[in-house]
Amino acid sequence: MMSNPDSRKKILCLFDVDGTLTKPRNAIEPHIKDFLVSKLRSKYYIGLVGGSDFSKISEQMCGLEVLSKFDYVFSENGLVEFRNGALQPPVQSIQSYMGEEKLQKFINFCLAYLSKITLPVKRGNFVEFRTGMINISPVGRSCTQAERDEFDKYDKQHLIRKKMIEAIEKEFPGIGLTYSIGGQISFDVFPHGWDKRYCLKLLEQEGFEAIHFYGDKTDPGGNDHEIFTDERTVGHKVTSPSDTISQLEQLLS
Ligand code: M1P
Repeated sequence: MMSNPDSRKKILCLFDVDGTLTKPRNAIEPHIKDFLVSKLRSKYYIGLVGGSDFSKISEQMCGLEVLSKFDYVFSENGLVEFRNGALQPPVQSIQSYMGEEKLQKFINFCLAYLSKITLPVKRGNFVEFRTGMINISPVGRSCTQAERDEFDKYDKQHLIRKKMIEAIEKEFPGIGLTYSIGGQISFDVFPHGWDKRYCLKLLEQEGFEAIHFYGDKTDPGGNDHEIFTDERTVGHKVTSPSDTISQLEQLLS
């Protein structure tokens, strides 16, 4: 932790991860990390909010040593929180929200749907069960980087994820779940309201004068849209990690 954090302005800069601080599912570049944890953090509080689970965010931020330099780390949109150098016990989970019977019907439907589609390649780990969400990947999360990039292109042409979401919505109308395409090869499934705004509730008692949010998927349908347009944040749309740094330079000037 910083020696004198109280000298900082009571303003939080909160960042999405993929596409905002890193290339999707890649590690943060050293100059971006240094800018954030040294230059920016000397003036402002800094935090992360990602759709990914904690282990993926930790890997992308090059481990706990770097993560500990962020004042707040919200993985799975805030359902899993890392604060003061430690993971906090989750307050809610999708498991208890849905119950085993509904969960299994849902997972079975997804696996049956996937068993009927053919893609250029299919690998493993199609359903990743997390604390606050289920992540579904038609190509499978164990694909390589090249296969990931290939699926991303294929999906833009053939709308594999969009069509699968439509089929799920038709099968389970009114189930209270949101489907969010935040990355390249998968979509997240979580209860209504457990999007990135979830972390704002956890910040309510922290007394920030302003929360600046930086994200790339800010358009309707993107997983940064809700928090970007929320009245509790000042939203900044970015196009890449280097654009994020340019916009932060302006904030610092
Ligand atoms: O952070 C955005 C998304 O990153 C990953 O997506 P993908 O593997 O499809 O590129 C996932 O961890 C996803 O949950 C997350 O929303």
